Amino acid sequence: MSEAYRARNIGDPVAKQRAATFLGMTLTSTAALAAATDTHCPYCSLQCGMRLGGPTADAPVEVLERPDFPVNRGALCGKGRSAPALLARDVRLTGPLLRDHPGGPLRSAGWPEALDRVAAGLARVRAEHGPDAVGVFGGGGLTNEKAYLLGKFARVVLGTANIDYNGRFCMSSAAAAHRRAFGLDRGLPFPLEDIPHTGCLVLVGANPAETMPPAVRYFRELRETGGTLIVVDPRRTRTAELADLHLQPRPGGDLALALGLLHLVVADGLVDEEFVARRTTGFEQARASAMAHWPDRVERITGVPVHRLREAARLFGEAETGMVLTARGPEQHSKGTDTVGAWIDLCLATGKAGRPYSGYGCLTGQGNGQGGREHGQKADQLPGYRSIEDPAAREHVAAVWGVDPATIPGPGKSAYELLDGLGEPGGVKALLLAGSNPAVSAPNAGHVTERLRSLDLLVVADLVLSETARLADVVLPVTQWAEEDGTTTNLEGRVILRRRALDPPEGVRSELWVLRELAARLGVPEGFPADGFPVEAEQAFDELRRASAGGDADYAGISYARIAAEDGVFWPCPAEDHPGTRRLFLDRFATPDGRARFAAVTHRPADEEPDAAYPLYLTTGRVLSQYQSGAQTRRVAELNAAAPGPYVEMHPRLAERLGIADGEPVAVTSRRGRAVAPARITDAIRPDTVFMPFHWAGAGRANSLTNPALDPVSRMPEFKLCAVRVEPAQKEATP
Ligand SMILES: Nc1nc2c(c(=O)[nH]1)N[C@H]1C(S)=C(S)[C@@H](COP(=O)(O)OP(=O)(O)OC[C@H]3O[C@@H](n4cnc5c(=O)[nH]c(N)nc54)[C@H](O)[C@@H]3O)O[C@H]1N2
Ligand SMILES: Nc1nc2c(c(=O)[nH]1)N[C@H]1C(S)=C(S)[C@@H](COP(=O)(O)OP(=O)(O)OC[C@H]3O[C@@H](n4cnc5c(=O)[nH]c(N)nc54)[C@H](O)[C@@H]3O)O[C@H]1N2
Ligand code: SF4
Ligand SMILES: [Mo]
Repeated sequence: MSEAYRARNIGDPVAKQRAATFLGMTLTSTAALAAATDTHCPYCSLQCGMRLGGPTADAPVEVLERPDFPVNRGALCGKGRSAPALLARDVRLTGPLLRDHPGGPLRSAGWPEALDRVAAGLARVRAEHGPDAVGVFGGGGLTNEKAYLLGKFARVVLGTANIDYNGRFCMSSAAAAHRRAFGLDRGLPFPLEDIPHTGCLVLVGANPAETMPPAVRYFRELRETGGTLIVVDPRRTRTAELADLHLQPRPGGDLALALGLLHLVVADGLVDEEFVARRTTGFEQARASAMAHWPDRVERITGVPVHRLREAARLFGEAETGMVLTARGPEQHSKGTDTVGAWIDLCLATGKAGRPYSGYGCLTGQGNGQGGREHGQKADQLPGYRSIEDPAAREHVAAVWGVDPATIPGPGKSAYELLDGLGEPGGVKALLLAGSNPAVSAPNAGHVTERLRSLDLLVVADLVLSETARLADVVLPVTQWAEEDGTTTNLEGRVILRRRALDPPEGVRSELWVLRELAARLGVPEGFPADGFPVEAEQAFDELRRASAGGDADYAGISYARIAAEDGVFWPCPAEDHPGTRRLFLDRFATPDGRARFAAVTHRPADEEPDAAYPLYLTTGRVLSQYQSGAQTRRVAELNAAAPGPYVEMHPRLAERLGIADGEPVAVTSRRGRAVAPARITDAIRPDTVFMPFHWAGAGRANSLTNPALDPVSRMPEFKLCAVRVEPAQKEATP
């Protein structure tokens, strides 16, 4: 790793390239083209700036460097670099597909036939079973414009309460904890550029070296300028290798760990009493709870030795400024909301929030993980991050939409609950799905696939024939990324603009056009404006601005022109002459009394802990060269070459005990299912834990195993922990 540091420090181009390759990045060519389009990557929440030129022999556009965009300054990971591969006709959908009868094959169809079929099917289910029997499932990769109009379509045209999205599987626990503590939920309360200026940064269950490689620069700069980096992960990841201190708890140990650190901070007199008194409420209860989590007890629960706990507490507690950033590691648990709450408590007690270069933040995940949750795809929310149960919010949004507030449905089911109930009495019977591939990515995916099959009508809008699209009755091919305009909101709360660089293939339509066509066929309420489903993204955005005005996520002052001129605009931005809000909470928190609220939580076990029958922890996550369910990246040759298939990561001691050799196929079994993949033996993981990436379908599908136990507040499933049995596949005990 030191080589990567040296490379950055000394600027040696060969070492620099080697370091970049290590992190999976490609430094793109600087050659700029006259007709180049400045835009952003289609994948993760960093939303790296890139320039599209071309075409080339292999793809209709070429990715070029866009060094002036501040977040990534030209650096891209291999996924962003290779994104044009998905524009090619041979990997993507180029026209609608229809299934004439259940179990029959998908055949090509024209748009009128496909749209008529969808509208007739949705209308029939609505007439027979009521509007809530029609469901919508969206995605955090959809642009703000798509997400906004999908939410509007569900509430106004379908009249259903049942719309939710894959972001429920992503940042929902952090979002819930954010709101509970600060009264507002934005991934990071500060721009990434602040990271190198903090004194001590704790990264909890985040592996940005694989999940956001260009962001690693900020952590590296932090250390170069004398700051301390602590990483908490059951695996010694590439990110952990960058750290001054790596704590390696058992999966699910983070809640106890944070409480243990708070205990030590209190015991060592490192509480910032002045800050606590002036800017927070509820400390006494949090202190009492932390006192019950003394170091020996925390060591027993987490497996982290007391001396390491002390070291971490001292480093963080004594630092002048500090940040805690969580990602999916501590969040994707049935106690995810409380866990994030405990880490926020640690920040509050030590005065590391609401001040420059300090605070708690969540690294959001999908390209529009932030914006996707703000504008109405979530079951309980209306645009502008408004509550669907708040009468004033309903009135405001109804006025923008031109409908009666009473016609807007109430909150619907959360993502897993919606999927779990598909086809059941009282459940959703017809589902419109856009921007997700739950047949691979949902917990307990075998069961979810069976539920998807039981639907009267499944409609999937996608770019490719994903595993979920294969189950559909109607597949609608929609435009992607370089073929359309649209905004996304990155992990910093920075609203950025993707620009159309080329025309889509003839049979492909924009999602906005599809929604308008379906609305026309299904009918809209009387008095509904004729332009209520605009097909121009900028027009949709202007309506979104009005719908969000006055809400938490206020976009009223943001325009396409401003975004282009300003490297993005941070929300809240209530007026065109407002500069946008790069840093939140410096004067007050967004709670009614302006004070942050301690969570006062206590440790509890996971829904399913290892036992005699299933003695090991399984945790799951990501690898550098695949993205999510793999629907996109498994279609890109160079990414497949780098990450060809699933595997089961395990410690050499465990492998020896089980008689498993490196590369040998192993069977992993949980109470819900079984998966088979080759062993990858490494001492970077705890001996009581195995790890599987979740990017693949078929026999190696990690989500055949995962536990859909939900967090009571966020409704997040327990992706990061379930109990399993592991054995060589050949010698597997027959059940
Ligand atoms: N290459 C790539 N990049 C991506 C994505 C992708 O699929 N591929 N997806 C994007 C999206 S949507 C997201 S949400 C982000 C996710 O980004 P990350 O959260 O960084 O990714 P994960 O690999 O899911 O989890 C991070 C780490 O959590 C650790 N972990 C597992 N269980 C626990 C636990 O109980 N406690 C702690 N402390 N750690 C634990 C894992 O070992 C893993 O190293 O990445 C985004 N970027
Ligand atoms: N075991 C385990 N499971 C997990 C996780 C984990 O850590 N472990 N992480 C969870 C997390 S954080 C997430 S975010 C989910 C993600 O999992 P998914 O929700 O399955 O996300 P993707 O694989 O990105 O699927 C997006 C789909 O939408 C398509 N698409 C892309 N852009 C558009 C568009 O503009 N319009 C339309 N209509 N379609 C589009 C893509 O081609 C792809 O088929 O997985 C969750 N599942
Ligand atoms: S880090 Fe994320 S946004 Fe940047 S190039 Fe890679 S996938 Fe794209
Ligand atoms: Mo995510």
